[in-house]
Amino acid sequence: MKLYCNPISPYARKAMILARVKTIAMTEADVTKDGANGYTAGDNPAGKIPALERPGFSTLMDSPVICEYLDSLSDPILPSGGDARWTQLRLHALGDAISDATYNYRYETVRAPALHWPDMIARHDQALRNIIGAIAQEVDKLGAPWEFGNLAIICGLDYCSYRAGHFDWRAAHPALATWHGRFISDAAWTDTYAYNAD
Ligand SMILES: N[C@@H](CCC(=O)N[C@@H](CS)C(=O)NCC(=O)O)C(=O)O
Repeated sequence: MKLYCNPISPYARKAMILARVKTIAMTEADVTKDGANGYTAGDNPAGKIPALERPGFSTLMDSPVICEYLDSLSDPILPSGGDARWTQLRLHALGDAISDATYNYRYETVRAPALHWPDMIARHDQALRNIIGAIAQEVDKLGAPWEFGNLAIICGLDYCSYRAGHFDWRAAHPALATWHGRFISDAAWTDTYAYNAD
C-alpha cells in the first residue's frame, strides 16, 4: 500500500500515526517531493492528500475513510457499534473540524493583503475558537493513548499551533494542553511531527 501524503497535512498525518500505532506496512510518498503535480498522485480526482493506493483495489481518499480502512486491518480501535462508535466518530469529526478551520484560516490569510476578506478571516478564526472551546469542555472524555477520535484532535491541535499560532489554545484551555502533553513523547507522534521548520 502507498499513502500519498505530506506530514504537514493534519489529514495525512492521522493515517501516518495510525499506520505506526498499528504496525501497518505502508509506503509514504511525500507529494511535495514527487513533482509539481504531486497532489494529483494516487488517483484521487479531488487532487488532495491523503490518498491510499491499494494493490488490486481502488484508491481510497478522504482521511476518515482511509483511517477507518487502516484501522480495520487488525484489532480495530474504532468500536464496531453502539454509542461508543458514534462517540469516536464524533470526536474524530471535531478534530477534523479544527484542521478545516485552520486550513481555511491559513488560505484566507496567506493571500496578498489586497485580497483579504476580513469577515471570512474572522469567521474561520471564530470557528477555530468555538471548536477547540467545545472540545476542551469534554477533555475528560478524550482518552489516551490513541483512540479513533483523539487521533484527529491531536493532529488538528498541532496544525492549529503551526498555521494559526495567533490563537494560543494552550493558554485558553490549560487542561486541554495538559491532555495534549500526554502524547508528545509517543513514538508515533514524534516520528510524524513536521512543524519544527518553516
Ligand atoms: N477532507 C479531506 C481534506 C484533505 C485536504 O484538504 N488536504 C489538503 C492538504 S492539508 C490538500 O490536499 N490540499 C490540496 C488542494 O486542495 O489542492 C480529508 O480529510 O482527507
